[in-house]
Amino acid sequence: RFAPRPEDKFSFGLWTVGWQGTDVFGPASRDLLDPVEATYKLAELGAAAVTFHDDDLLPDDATRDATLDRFKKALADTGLAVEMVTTNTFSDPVFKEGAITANNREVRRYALAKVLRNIDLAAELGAKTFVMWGGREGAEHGASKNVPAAMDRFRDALNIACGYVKERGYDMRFALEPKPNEPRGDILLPTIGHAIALISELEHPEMVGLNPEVGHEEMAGLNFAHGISQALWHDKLFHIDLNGQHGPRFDQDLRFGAGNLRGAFWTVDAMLGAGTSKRYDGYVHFDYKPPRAEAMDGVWESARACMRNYLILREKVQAFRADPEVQSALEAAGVPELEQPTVAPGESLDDVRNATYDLDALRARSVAMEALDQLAMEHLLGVR
Ligand code: GLT
Ligand code: MN
Ligand code: MN
Ligand code: MN
Repeated sequence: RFAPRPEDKFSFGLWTVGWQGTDVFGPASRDLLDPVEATYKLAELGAAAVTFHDDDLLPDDATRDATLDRFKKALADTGLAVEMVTTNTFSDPVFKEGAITANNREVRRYALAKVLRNIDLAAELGAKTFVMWGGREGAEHGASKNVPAAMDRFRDALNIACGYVKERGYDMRFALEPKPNEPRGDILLPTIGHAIALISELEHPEMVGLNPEVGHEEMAGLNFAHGISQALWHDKLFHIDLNGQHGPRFDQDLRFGAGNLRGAFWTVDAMLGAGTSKRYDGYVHFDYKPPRAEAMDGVWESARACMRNYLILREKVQAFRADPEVQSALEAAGVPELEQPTVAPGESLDDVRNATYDLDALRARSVAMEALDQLAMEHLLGVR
């Protein structure tokens, strides 16, 4: 039970299990993990795909070709796919003040070149999603960043990247990953909503969507399930980063299910469509960090647990949605009624204006939402 299958489409960033535990207060606590070894191990645990930054797999040009050959052999041996590729435009101190939106134009041009080279690699490996997380795009100081100009540069870079993919004939879409802060004091495109708004200003908006991360929205105190539901409504949920977080504090990148467990339940529900037909059908991608205190046994245990927790929650969510008492509770809470337009076709605004409203009855009406929520709670606690 709860064993991952290929059709579950689980995927891991190589940087997740590969994180050595380096943090602001101390150096690495674990040895370097060979990304090719990690690929074999993730396949063994039941993943269907891997993802990576250029620098996770190919840190330098001298070893690039040899590593790429070994990596391709691992993919062939295991049947794993590379479903997404992303670019490291944040580690090198050259990007200390931004990459795509650095004040320095040379840095922006170097960042663009790094991204374009990585798009070619992504296409070569068959990745259909290209993530852009702008961790260094931001500021610590008020007047230091001209935000409208930064938005212009973001727009230009995305237009260039989309144009490049079209010109090359690649089958690839871009996914922006929002985050409110860390490593910058304030990051640009801090939330799902900000990123969706930028997309509407692009030349090829259909090629650009989102890669929201659970913890990043929760760091901003936002409801992740609502965020991805709105992204689905806009047809913009191109990819997802599942992990765990305990409310607004530093980016914890806990394994999926840890931290805000109730949030994780509603996240899986939202991915499955929350009772509607709009569901997420992409890879179930984990972006977490095995805690620094763990040795390698804990690293692999946490990777296994990400998938297991998703499968457990999926079963609970499906049981919740299939429960006849939940159906009645949804009715009692008036949930289906929201699907009816406020003004029906054929009605005039005078029908709305001239109607009589029994306000006292409306004020006193039952919403029955505690009962509905308690049913979810009991499914999650395993007593139903
Ligand atoms: C980095 C970040 C993640 C992003 C990665 C994609 S990089 O690890 O913390 O949230 O998804 O570039
Ligand atoms: Mn994170
Ligand atoms: Mn992420
Ligand atoms: Mn991360």
